[in-house]
Amino acid sequence: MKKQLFSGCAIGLSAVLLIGCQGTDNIASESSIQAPSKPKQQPADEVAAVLYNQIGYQANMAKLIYLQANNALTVDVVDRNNQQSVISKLTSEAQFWPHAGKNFVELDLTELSQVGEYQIVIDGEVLASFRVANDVYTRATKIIAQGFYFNRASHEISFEYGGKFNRAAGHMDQQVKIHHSAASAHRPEGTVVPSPKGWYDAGDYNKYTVNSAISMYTMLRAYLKHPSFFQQLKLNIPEQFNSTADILDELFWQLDWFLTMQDPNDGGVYHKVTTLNFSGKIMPEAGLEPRYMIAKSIGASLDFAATTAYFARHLQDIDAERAKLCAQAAEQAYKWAKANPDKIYVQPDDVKTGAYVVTGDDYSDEWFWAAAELALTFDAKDYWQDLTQLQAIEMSVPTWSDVQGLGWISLAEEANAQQWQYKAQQKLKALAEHMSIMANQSAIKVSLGVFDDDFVWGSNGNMANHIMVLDAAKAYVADPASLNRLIATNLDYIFGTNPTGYSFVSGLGSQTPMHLHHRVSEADDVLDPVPGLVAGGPHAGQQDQCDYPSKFPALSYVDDWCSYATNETAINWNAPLLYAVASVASEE
Ligand SMILES: [Ca+2]
Ligand SMILES: [Ca+2]
Repeated sequence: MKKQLFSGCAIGLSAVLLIGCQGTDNIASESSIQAPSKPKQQPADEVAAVLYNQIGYQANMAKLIYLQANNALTVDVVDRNNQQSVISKLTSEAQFWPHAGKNFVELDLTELSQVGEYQIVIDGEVLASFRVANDVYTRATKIIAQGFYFNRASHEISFEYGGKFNRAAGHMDQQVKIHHSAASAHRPEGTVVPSPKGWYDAGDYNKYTVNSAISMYTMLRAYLKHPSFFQQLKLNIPEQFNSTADILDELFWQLDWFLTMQDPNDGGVYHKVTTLNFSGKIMPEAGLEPRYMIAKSIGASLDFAATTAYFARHLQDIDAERAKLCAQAAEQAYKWAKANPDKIYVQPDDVKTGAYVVTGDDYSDEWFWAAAELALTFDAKDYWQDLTQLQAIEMSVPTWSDVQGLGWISLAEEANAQQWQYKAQQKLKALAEHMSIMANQSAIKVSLGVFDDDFVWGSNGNMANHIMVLDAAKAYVADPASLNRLIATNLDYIFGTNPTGYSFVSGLGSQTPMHLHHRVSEADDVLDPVPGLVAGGPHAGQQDQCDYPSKFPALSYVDDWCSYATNETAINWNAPLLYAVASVASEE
């Protein structure tokens, strides 16, 4: 199937529509096609691909469609029901997008605000169908939020809540052993501690503190930005009838586990709960290998301190008991970090699961984020002083290993100390305006690719974090409409307006990942993957040495279990995506 998908593509319309044909890459010849000729009517087979949002365009948002073509084209937009032409217009001139090595022309259909189904027609041939609707992102938010439920550890998913994705519980984690790397006087090697609940981190069945921290911050932040939207968003989970918003119930499943990662004897936080090796392609209940608490670390402790401080501050009126636990946890973890600044995580020889450590990281960003959240929560002089020492740190788009942006966002929105608030807002504004200017100059008007490290492992997560930054910056820029427009085109990219032909979220789109590197999806007997999970996304790393269709970063993606580098799922990519779709859905 994979071979058919990417080789021997006829550049004909049926091929484009059915399999999203990209043709073959020839870097030398294609990169030289940069100067489009003057506009003239072209036959439809000049179009190698149509890039459009496969889940639909929100009626009140920008609607950009791109055709992979070397010349401007006249396109008819036809109402699918009555076959009447509603718009006929000339596309832009072709522009080269270096990340895919292709030329694209732009069709701006923002004026099309009537809800309906439409066809893109050139010379009487239908190239693609798309819809305009009023509930595009509400539906997407629901499915993506439900994706977290499907990743619950220690939980049976019954037919009532999972439908065909029902499965037995696995990884109860009531008897996790202290690994030799985590041994202490109070908890010597082999001590048994409980660490139940939480979500599986990614395609594997393990639970990692560092990656959970940013994911949990992002999800709580999504709720706090749009509480009434989320209070009305019903998920199909067992807690749907209690008085708590379902997204918070889901988040508390993770929080309750997260708090078990702290050693109550000294406040230090374990890096992860994992088996020694990754399991095979098995269902959760078949994962019976022993699980271990692995080494306390500075990265885990600081990220834990930041996250629990953030939760302590914001759960006070939602769940006072959990807020109190978080407050104690945050200060203890930070205290441990101050006493153990050199405890950088070192992967023990007998442990092969994810390391979540960057060689050479000085942890200044983790220190900054933790100090910021603790200062905002406790307003104590020591925390503000620690923060002041790190004030030269720049704003950047957050990732699990680069978290200072989370601190700056919190400061921008919540700092009582006015100089911090103003400084943070200016940094956010500058970053977002830069992204907007650069995106406007790109051939498909997206901000992914603006920064050098955008097309890396988890590029779709980066795109979702771009959207979170843009959304956070809207309050501080002169032209928020321009950021809204970029948020729309960035979302379009994830849901299909990209040159791979895929909408990258399982169950959301007409061509979506079917072979995610996700153990449940691979091991169950269900043809479809678990819905609501975003694939890591394209980048040229190809670390898994799978069979990729291209070396261009934006085309280097393959929907195959083999491709853990581009087709795995992870909570730190789904969380900002949840934030991104909710930010738009709350306006629907
Ligand atoms: Ca509920
Ligand atoms: Ca870092």
